[in-house]
Amino acid sequence: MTTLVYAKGTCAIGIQVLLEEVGMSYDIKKADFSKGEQHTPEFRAINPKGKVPALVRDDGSVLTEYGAIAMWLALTNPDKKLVPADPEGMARVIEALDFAVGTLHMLSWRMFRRPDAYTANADEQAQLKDRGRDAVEKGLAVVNEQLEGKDWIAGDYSIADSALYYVEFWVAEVAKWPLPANVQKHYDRMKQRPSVQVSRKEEGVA
Ligand SMILES: N[C@@H](CCC(=O)N[C@@H](CS)C(=O)NCC(=O)O)C(=O)O
Repeated sequence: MTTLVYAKGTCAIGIQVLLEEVGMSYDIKKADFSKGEQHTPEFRAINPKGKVPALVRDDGSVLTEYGAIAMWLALTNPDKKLVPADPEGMARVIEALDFAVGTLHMLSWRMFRRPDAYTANADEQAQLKDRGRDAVEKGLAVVNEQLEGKDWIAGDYSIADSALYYVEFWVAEVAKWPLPANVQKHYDRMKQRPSVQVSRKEEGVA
């Protein structure tokens, strides 16, 4: 059985969405980050990086990193068409996925959400939070333009939409900042998908 190593309110929600999309049966192994469970020897034995998502596959091997897990799920379930087969289409999906994970999440949101990871100084943390919010908003403004007249971020629905979704989730449900109009429409569209409804139930949000 495939196991998704998960923590509430994290980017692992996007991988649950994809597991639902491909129709794979899976278990969820939850780590409570408020108790620092990502630092326990048991967790580190699964993922030495101390992060979620991690996917423990049928053969016991562990795959980490959002993009790698998402791409593996897409490529092993080609009938679900979660990545295009043509080079241009696939490159565009990776471009959008990487912007969501690398820039919106890791560079921008993390600066807002985890300023303590960068400095212990309270004034500097306040500055980082401001800069993080600014970076998230600038990034979403770019996404907003890319979504003009489009339902999905890179061609047809793809793994990139799942990554954008978890960032939207944080902005809308955690920070409670307004999303730009096209991004809000994308978020609403995602919420219509049964896969996302399963994830939202898991997260306890409507
Ligand atoms: N580059 C990793 C990032 C994963 C990541 O940062 N996960 C966060 C949750 S969204 C985490 O596990 N944080 C735990 C910690 O920093 O202690 C990926 O794409 O999967």
